[in-house]
Amino acid sequence: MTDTTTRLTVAQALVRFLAAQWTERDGVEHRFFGGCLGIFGHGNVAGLGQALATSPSAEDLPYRLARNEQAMVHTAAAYARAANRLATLACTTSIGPGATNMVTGAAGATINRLPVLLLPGDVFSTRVANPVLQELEDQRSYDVSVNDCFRPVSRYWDRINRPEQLPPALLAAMRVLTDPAETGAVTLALPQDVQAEAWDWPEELFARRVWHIPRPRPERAAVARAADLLRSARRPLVVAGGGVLYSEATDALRAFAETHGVPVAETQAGKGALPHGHPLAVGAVGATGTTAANALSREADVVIGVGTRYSDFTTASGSLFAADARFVNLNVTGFDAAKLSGTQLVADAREGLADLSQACTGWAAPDAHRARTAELNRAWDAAVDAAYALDADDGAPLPQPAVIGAVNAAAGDDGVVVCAAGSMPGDLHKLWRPSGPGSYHVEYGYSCMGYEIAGGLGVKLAAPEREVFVMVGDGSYLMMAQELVTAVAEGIKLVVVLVDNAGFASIGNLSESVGADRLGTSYAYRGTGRYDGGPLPVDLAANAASLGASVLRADSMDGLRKALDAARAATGTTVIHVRTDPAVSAPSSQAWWDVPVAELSTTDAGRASRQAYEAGKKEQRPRLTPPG
Ligand SMILES: Cc1ncc(C[n+]2csc(CCOP(=O)(O)OP(=O)(O)O)c2C)c(N)n1
Ligand SMILES: [Mg+2]
Repeated sequence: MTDTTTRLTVAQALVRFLAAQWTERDGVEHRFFGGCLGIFGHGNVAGLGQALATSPSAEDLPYRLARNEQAMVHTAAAYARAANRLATLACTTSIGPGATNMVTGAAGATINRLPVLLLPGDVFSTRVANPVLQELEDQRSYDVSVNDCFRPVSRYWDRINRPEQLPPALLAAMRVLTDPAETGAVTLALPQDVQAEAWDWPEELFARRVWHIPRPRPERAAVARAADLLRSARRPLVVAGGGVLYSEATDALRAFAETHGVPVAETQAGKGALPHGHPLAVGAVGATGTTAANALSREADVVIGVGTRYSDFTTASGSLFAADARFVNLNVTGFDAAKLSGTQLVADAREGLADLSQACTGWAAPDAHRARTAELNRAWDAAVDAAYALDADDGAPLPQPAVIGAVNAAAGDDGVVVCAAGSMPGDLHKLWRPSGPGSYHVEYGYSCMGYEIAGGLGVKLAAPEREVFVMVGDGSYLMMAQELVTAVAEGIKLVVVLVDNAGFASIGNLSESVGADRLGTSYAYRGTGRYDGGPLPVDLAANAASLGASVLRADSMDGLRKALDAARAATGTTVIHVRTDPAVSAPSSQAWWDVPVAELSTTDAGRASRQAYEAGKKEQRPRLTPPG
């Protein structure tokens, strides 16, 4: 301890602190903040703007100008995911709309358990100039600002009303960001006057600080309970979630699977945990799963969930696993481990798998289980081969499964596919053959339209050695294409495959299945009010070109393959525009998803949908049997 102090503004101190934060896991250190994304306005330009422009520490915190605040949070979350949560980006905004634009991104990061640091500007702490431009003015309290919207979507939230409040808030923020059990969005709201205020800071605040990312081991008694259950299992199945990848537990998972003969199914976030082609890899599970993983799920007597939060897509809305199936849940957070009345192993995935394997020494599932797995895999592989081989007549829109197949081939071993919303996440989950960890990046916790291009930027920033293939639907593209400009300006190379089917294939099909007549799910002239007035004169390829990207139009499968080769070889960002036929879908998962159908309908089709829905509801299980 010294009593040396340094006089800096709050914003300058913040920048200096952020540049000095590191994480360490398995003996390797990582700079925690790979940079700061931002958009300046009067709420941050004089504070953080001045600090980022003039602080010597800012060299270690490169500033990047985004085009939309929501997008920059997606970029930061994608960066964190690609870095296995060992690093992230900070995001600075002005007050008011610039700040609240980040709320959607914050929810996405928190839902996906990804660390992002959000630094929205806030209204004057002194209040002397109230109300300032963009101030909410809550008539019940001057203590409320729009930044209070961040409270429910943040894992730590604070407002820095005085300089002295900054150091404890920064330490709390870092603790949450680097704690695998707690991590998510962290918001430090920064009143614009406080940002510019000077203070004498203890020099220790700026010392290089290394945050050790824990690998907690499970309680011994819990391992014994889980092992007892496993030893009785004849048809076990692992459900691998994102936690496997974040923990870098893929070798431990493979060892566990091989030693005990347990097939591995993957959630959206866990896809790539065991590469396609491994005899025990059965691919996607759940509502968008493979028929192999879903058959094994229905037959499973013990399900070992590793690093999964068991979303409705994973469990087919609670209908997938047998009524008497038992669960062992290995998760770094008790909140997820406790789900489905499972036997809880609260631990790091890698450590937990090793301990569980050790406790199960000598136990393996019967050979018949491997044989069944192989047989189911063969059938699904043939279905994917057929889907990837689909083609279209000359000039006709292409089949989306074949487009995915072409991108899968172009991605090779070093590529990573990025997607988030629409019909593609489901098709990708089913069909995509991942080359290994990090090769598959589909944001399906929040499934936020607009994540795709912004997320691709984050992946490329975190993993510049990889070729990043962004697959984006026309709906998502129209919501958030503007980060193409950021990619061009920053020289960040993306290959963007813009899949144009003139509307919402996903929600269109869903609409039809729930008796909503596809209302408002295609892009066309209004016509009678049902958007039946014919195609719009919209040219999204020209739009992409206008944003500075190189653009290739692919109107055949062969043309697409050539365009992908050219985009791979290019040094800058390329957008490949391809028209697809929304009527061609991927092979069925043979699994259900709970979307309530109207109890009252005037049409036969509507009544039939409701009947099918009620039949589905009967398969939902409450899972209240106590564990053990
Ligand atoms: C921000 C946001 N708004 C709405 C939705 C609901 N939604 C899910 S998919 C979808 C349509 C996506 O259209 P497009 O990107 O063209 O993909 P397609 O379904 O055609 O494959 C909508 C509106 C969402 N996921 N995210
Ligand atoms: Mg579409």
